[in-house]
Amino acid sequence: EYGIVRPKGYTVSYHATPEMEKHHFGQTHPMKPWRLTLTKSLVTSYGMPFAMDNYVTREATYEELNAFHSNDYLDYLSTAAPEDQPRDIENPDKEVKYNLGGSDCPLFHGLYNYCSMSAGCSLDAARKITSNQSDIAIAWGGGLHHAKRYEASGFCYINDIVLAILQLLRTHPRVLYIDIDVHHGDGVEEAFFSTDRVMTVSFHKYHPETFFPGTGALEDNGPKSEHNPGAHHAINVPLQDGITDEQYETLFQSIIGAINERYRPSAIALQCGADSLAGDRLGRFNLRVQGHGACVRYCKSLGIPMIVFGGGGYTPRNVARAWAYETSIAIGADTRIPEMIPDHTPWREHFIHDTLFPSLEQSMHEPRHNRNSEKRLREIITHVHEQLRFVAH
Ligand code: V1S
Ligand code: CA
Ligand code: ZN
Repeated sequence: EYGIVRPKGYTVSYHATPEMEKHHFGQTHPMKPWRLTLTKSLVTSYGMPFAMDNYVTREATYEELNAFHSNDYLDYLSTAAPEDQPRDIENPDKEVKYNLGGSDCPLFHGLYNYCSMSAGCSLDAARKITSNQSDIAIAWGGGLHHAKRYEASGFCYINDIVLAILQLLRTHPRVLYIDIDVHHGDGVEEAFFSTDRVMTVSFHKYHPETFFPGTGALEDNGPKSEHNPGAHHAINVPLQDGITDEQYETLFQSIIGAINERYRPSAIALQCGADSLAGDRLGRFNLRVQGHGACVRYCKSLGIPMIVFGGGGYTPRNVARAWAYETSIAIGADTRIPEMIPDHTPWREHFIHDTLFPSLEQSMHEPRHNRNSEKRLREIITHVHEQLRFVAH
C-alpha cells in the first residue's frame, strides 16, 4: 500500500494493545483512551504496519512499577474501587495523600490494568532499545509525565516514562528526555532532578496562576547547589498562547541541537503530547501536524536510538493525525503517504476534514492570537545556551 516498505537496515517497533483503549475516565473527562484506536486505524489504513515490528504489549508487573513508585501508593492504586471516590468525608486523608479520586485523576473501572498496560507499553519499547533490536520504538499508550513516586497528578497515575528511562540507564550512560506536550513535564523532571545521567527538556505553556501544573519557569534548571550533579540538567522552555510552527521549529532545533552537541546523549526519550496542536480542547498553541512532526523528524535526524511516547491530546481526530504522521516519519515514509485520509479508514467519519494536515482555520474557528514575541524567544535561547556552558562535555 502506498509504496510503504520496510526501511533498510533500520528497525522501528510499534507497541500497543487494544485492551488499553477500552477504558473510560468518565463522560466529561477530556482524556479519551479511544484516541489510541483512532491512531492505530490511520496507521493501518496507510499500510504502515508492513514497515515495522508490531508488538502487543503486556501489563507491567507490580515489581516493575515498584522501580519508581512506592509500595503504599501501588497497594492503594491496585485495590481502590471506583466507589472509593472523594466524597468520603470520613476519610479525607486518602484522597489528599495520593491525589486519587478527584476530577483530574478519577478512580474508574479497570484503572490498575490501564496503568500497567501503559507502563508495559513503554517498558517493552525501552527494552527494544536497550537490546539494540529497534532504532525507534513507538509507545503512543505511554507519555504520562505528571505522575509522582507516591501521587497521581493531571490524568497520570503511573509514570511510564520514568520507568522506561530507568531501563535505558542500564545500558546508556546519558539519556536526553524531550517533552513537547503543552504541559510541563514535572514528574519526569523531578524524578531525575539530582542526576546528570538524564537531561530533561520541556516545552510548555507557562502561566503559573492559570495553567496546569504551574511549574517549569525558564530559570528552573535543577538543584541550585553546584555540588549536586543534577544542577543545570533541567531545561525549561516556557511559552505563551498561539506559538506557530515556524517559531516552534526554530526554538526546538536551536535548543535540541545545542544540547545534543554539548551533552552527547546516547539515547533519546521523546514525549509527543498532541495537546500542543492547534484546536486542542485543553491546549493553547497554533501548531499544525507538520510543525509537531518536525520535532520527531529533527530528533530522528540526530541518529540516536529513540523511544517516542504519546501523552496529552484532547481532540482525538488531531491526536490520531499527528501520531500517524509521526509514525510515518519514524519509518521514513512521510514523503510517500498521501495527504488525503484513505476512504477505507475505520471511523473515517470522525476526520471531519479529509486531509492529514488541516489548516489552522480547519482546526479552529478563530486562530489564537500569538503572544510569543521574537525578543522573548531569543532570550529563551540565550538562557539555555548559557546553562549549557555549565554542563560537562
Ligand atoms: N486544563 C485543564 C484541565 N481540565 C481538567 C478536567 C476537565 C474536565 C474533567 F471532567 C476533568 C478534568 N483538568 C485539567 C487540569 C489537568 C490537565 C492535565 C494534563 C495532562 C497531560 O496532558 O499533560 C498529560 C496526559 N487540571 C487543573 O487545571 C486543576 C484543577 C486545577 C482545575 C480543573 N479541575 C477539574 C481540577 C482542579
Ligand atoms: Ca512539555
Ligand atoms: Zn498535556
